[in-house]
Amino acid sequence: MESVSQEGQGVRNPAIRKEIERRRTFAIISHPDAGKTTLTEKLLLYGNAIALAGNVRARRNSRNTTSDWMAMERERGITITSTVLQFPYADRVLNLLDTPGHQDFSEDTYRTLAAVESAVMVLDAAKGVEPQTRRLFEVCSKRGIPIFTFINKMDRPARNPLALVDEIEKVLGMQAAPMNWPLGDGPDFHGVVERRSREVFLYERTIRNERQSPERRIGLAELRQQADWANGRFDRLKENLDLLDALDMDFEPKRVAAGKQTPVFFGSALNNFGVRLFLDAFVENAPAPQPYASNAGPVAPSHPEFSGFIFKIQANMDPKHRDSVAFLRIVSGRFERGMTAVHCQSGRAARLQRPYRMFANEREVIEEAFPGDVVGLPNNGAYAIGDTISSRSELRFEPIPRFQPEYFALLGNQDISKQKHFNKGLRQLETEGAVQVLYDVDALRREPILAVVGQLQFDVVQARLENEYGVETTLGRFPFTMARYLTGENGKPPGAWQGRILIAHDSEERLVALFAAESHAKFLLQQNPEIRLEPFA
Ligand SMILES: Nc1nc2c(ncn2[C@@H]2O[C@H](COP(=O)(O)OP(=O)(O)OP(=O)(O)O)[C@@H](O)[C@H]2O)c(=O)[nH]1
Ligand SMILES: [Mg+2]
Repeated sequence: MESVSQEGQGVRNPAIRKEIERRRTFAIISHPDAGKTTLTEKLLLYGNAIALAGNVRARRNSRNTTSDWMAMERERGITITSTVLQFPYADRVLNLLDTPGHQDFSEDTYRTLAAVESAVMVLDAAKGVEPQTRRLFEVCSKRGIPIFTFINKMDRPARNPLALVDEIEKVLGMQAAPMNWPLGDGPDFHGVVERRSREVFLYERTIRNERQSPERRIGLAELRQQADWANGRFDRLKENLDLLDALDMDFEPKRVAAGKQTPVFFGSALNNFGVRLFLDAFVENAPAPQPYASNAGPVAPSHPEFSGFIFKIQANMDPKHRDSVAFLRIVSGRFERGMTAVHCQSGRAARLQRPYRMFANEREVIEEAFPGDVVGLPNNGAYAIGDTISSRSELRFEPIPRFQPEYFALLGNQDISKQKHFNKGLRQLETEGAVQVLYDVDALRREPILAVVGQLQFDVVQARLENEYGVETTLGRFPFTMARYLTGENGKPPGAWQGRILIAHDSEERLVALFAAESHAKFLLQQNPEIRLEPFA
């Protein structure tokens, strides 16, 4: 049996151990606009994964970023869907996942966080810890994953660094360990001092920031000689550095691993400054692949049998390949092209013939992959988010939770001759988890009702149906704000609720009730004591 031959390789084979240990799988998270995609692009630049860095908002003759590849992302300059990028750096293999900051897309971000070992939290130096950062932090904290903090946009007027560090501690309840300390901010930004070595890294503006910046270092004593640092300014800096030492804010890898401390780095992603310092410390200290919870207990990366789970599905990434890709996070075992495993949810064999290494919307067929890696699998509709693929058919990784939708709208197809495309597109978007789709049980025409967590998701559905499937649609908003599964009753319950409640079914024919207010749900229950309402997710 295949699993027997793998056993010898898995646990004992030092080459595989080494592959596992050199992997770093992480997500970049923050409030919208803090600079996640910009930092991602610069990490790629410093990882030599791209030769020239692009901009989130590309002007004429300039390039777009690698990770915001979707048309709507480029038009609006925001990230809508998470992106996977794999590249080597300093004998390590990084699996980087750039995530959307906007709350309306947070379900996508949460799914991504289910597939990583650590997170890079980006803060805007002028804004500090913003609400969405806090929410995402809580998810990381629940999963116990370590967080590395990059305080970005130091080239712009920033808040006092001590206040920023203090805010991390107060708001997030996690000790901050500044790894470097900024020299000024905004037009007066000069660079950073690395705390451990007391070396000064000088900031130099570069043209267009497309290439790695030259790095000029001097000793702390040399800084004192510079005109800008006369008149007591240097002494104040020195005092601050001594204060940090006295406050016992030193980096302790064990506390970081336990999620009790976050190393803090200052820089400017746009200007390529502080990126290499960050990356070097990150690859050194971020955790290698860890065990994942399953119905059979935690599955360690060194477990000899192959296993992984699907955390994301995305279609039409590449105009040349208009197909759907399922993103598999490998948890254990060596993945080999052409191997056979089981798609555990269906019990069917999964022949893994064309595994891809993903680099945003680009792909390349690979021969092998290891725990920590994210592999793209061509998806003809067999895979769903949360599915387990393993050589053990009974294995199930923990399900990825869904969010409760709060906005509902009727989606109309403008052109009946495109009905097939319309249906196909919508089915795909539902599989991706970009939207949930319901149908009014009483409607004469089978028009889909979209259910979403955030309103921007409506825009994404309409834009993607138009761009990717050539279908123009109309949207009619409903006043409903909550959905509940309706159980304990066969068929629609009777009652005179005069349009205040809508009864629909989902794609699996389960009944769902939509309400505009909590009181309407109570009313329905009073009128029909035999029915039950259950969370819709
Ligand atoms: N001045 C300055 N601007 C920056 C810096 N980093 C990013 N920006 C700008 O901030 C804006 C937002 O950057 P993004 O990288 O798209 O931010 P994001 O966190 O990915 O945003 P979402 O994915 O939409 O949540 C862009 O206009 C960037 O050019 C920086 O270091 N300095
Ligand atoms: Mg972004």
